[in-house]
Amino acid sequence: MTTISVLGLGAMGSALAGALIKAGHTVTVWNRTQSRVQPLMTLGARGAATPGEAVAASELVVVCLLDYASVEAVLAGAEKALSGRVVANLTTGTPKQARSLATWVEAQEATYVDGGIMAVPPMIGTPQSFIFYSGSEPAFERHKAAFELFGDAFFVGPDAGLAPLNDIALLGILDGLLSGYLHAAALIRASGGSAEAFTPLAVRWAGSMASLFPDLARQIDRGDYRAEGGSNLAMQAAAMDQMVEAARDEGVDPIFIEPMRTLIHRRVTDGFGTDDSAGVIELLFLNGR
Ligand code: FVH
Repeated sequence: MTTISVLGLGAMGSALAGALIKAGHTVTVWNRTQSRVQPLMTLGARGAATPGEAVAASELVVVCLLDYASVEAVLAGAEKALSGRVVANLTTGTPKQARSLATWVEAQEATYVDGGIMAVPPMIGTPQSFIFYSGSEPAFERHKAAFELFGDAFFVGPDAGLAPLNDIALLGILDGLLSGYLHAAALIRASGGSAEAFTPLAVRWAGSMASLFPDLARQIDRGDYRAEGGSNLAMQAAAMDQMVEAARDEGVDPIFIEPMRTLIHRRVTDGFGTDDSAGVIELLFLNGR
């Protein structure tokens, strides 16, 4: 068991610290608002009065704060203690922010690991939780056993920006699922139906559509979208027109599905009507693929 420090005891930081304590680690915690420290001390953590004191206490320093601005401010206050430490920053941010913070941390003679948490606090330490890591692979490997206490640990590369990149990529799927589900439920409710009664088949449908991802991935990596599955874009353009019209007829704003309709029509106009839907991705690359 190693000693580990945790900076930030919000909902997520408290869950991370709790998992480390439960596994028997000696854990030092710091939080800006003191009232959040006491529950962790009751579980067995040591409280630090300042971020510097917490950083000085352990080689591995897990940081989970609101955003990168708060991380930068807190670490700047602990600057003198950082040399020789491994900073594992599990705060949500952008790839650019992670790369910039990694450069600053390394300038303090410390090592940087970034993490993108794919779980909500009650899931930490359960089989539902997984976390992307990037940055220093030797530091990740050295502390992997501790990271695995939070959930499955996936190292995605030495570029510190890769963990947040994978994180926001998966969050995009969440947004797509949520907007699709809300559109569907609005249609059902607007015509007097029950969202609860409809939802079991919505779950089944989402699962069967997700099972198509590997086929889409193969076409995307090859850049070859010639029709394989019988759902060409010209057919889908006509279907999307009907979906938008039907939503309006039923008193539902088609705002969630209109962007997809626009993209599919653009792709058909560009001459790719016989292709599969994955080809729409070509319209998303702002700087070429
Ligand atoms: N909770 C979740 O579902 C998600 C799941 C995926 C990952 N996120 C990210 O985790 C980061 C922390 O989220 P959280 O849920 O712990 O958030 P809060 O409960 O709101 O706690 C925020 C902590 O940040 C501290 N803090 C905020 N601003 C500052 C600052 N300027 N200086 C120092 N500390 C600051 C705050 O301290 P206090 O308000 O208690 O004093 C909390 O410790 C986040 O990136 C999520 O996106 C969670």
